[in-house]
Amino acid sequence: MGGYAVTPGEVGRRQFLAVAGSAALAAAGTACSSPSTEGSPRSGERASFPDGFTFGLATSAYQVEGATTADGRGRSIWDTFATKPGTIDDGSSGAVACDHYHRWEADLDLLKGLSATSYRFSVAWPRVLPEGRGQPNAKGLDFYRRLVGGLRQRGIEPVATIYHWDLPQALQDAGGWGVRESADWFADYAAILFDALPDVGTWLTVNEPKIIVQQAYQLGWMAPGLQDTHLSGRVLHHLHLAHGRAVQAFRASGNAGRIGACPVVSPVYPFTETDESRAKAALSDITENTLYLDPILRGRYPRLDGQEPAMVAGLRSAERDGDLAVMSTPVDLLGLNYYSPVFVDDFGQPRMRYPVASNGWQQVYPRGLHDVLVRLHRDYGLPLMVCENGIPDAAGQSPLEDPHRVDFLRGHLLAVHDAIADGAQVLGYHAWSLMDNFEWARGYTQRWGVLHVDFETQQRTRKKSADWLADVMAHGSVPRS
Ligand code: GCO
Repeated sequence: MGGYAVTPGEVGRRQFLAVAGSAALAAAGTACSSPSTEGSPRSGERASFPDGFTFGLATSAYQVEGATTADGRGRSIWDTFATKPGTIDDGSSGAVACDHYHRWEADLDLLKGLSATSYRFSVAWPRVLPEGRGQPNAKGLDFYRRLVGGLRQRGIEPVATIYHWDLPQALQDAGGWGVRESADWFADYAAILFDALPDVGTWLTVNEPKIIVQQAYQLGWMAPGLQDTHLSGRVLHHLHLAHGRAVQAFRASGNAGRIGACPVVSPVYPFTETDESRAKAALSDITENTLYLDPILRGRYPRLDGQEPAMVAGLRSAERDGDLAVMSTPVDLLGLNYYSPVFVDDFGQPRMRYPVASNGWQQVYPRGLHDVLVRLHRDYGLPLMVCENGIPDAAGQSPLEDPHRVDFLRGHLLAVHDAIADGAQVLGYHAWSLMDNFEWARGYTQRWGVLHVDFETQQRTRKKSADWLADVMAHGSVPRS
């Protein structure tokens, strides 16, 4: 069994394990295949999804919109971060990205052409509130009104993320997520969206708080690029509080529709069948998952001994009586992003057991998605929605030929199918991503789309995986082979 240990403490900090990528690929040579595709299905056999299950694709504002100075948009922390030398692999930014701000109609036509029934996008806070608070920018709101209307016209369900990492710089200057007021700012911003966009059927509050805490505030790899573990604990607490306050604002708005959180989940398994490995996996499960689930869904923090002491001290310094009740205001669903499992050895070190994607951090293990859906259903009893799941282009592939992505999507969709058969209520599935885009600190060096984007011409072209997914979405069923 190939194994590969990364630096202590880096488990789950997936974006930046890329440096270790080639070694990981070499080490993963003996990887096992997906349990979901085991056996020999008869050719032509398909797995059908329940009526009402939605299939779609996901993007986020800063990664696709571009037009960062158009129509009064304010500056975000990513605009600032990307100008700092050495932060983005190719020295790029989201200033143009896919120019989706201007090309959204054609993009929605492409989405419709793929037979998607759902689209997950995010709203850029600095487009709506250039200074983060105060008077909304009508032109910014209009963009999202047109987008939501355009989706509805095409029979596609809008799934809107309120915050996908692009905090207005003015709010960062006022302390960002490190100060308690951030929860008020967020709730006020969310209330503006609930009022302006009543046709959004599903709202997601904060995308992947774990990545904000770990990569933006502990490791400094994401905007705002800080390395302050104590502060990261405060940020964690305030992000949960902001989530709860937004859910309250949603209820107060009287809007129809549903709202929930959107953590990235990583099922954690012992690497070996030893008591040590199991104990370390249980500890890592708190760092990876329950720290971001229990406060908002159970109204309590999990055991914090064994977590980073400075982070815990920061969290405790932010906590006030009554916060957990606000954080755990009941939601309607739980969104989740799934990319990779985590395997932990006797020493608490992350190990690679399954094939590793070209990004170097992602183990391809579809069964992990099944396991995490069944577990979330068991532990929290909420309807679930897969909001992101995908893989970057393979190293050296020709631009439109991505059979590994077809295998990935098939394996994971079959895992969702199995989880539904095992009792999980899963409302829908979104592949990451509709199109190649600005992959944060990786810039444009990693392509995650089912649509290829030529960033010189902005031409979009279907990859093989887009054709495959279009067939799945048109039929509501997945070929088993
Ligand atoms: C995330 C973000 C996406 C990424 C995607 C690929 O999960 O990090 O939600 O914006 O682009 O996951 O890394």
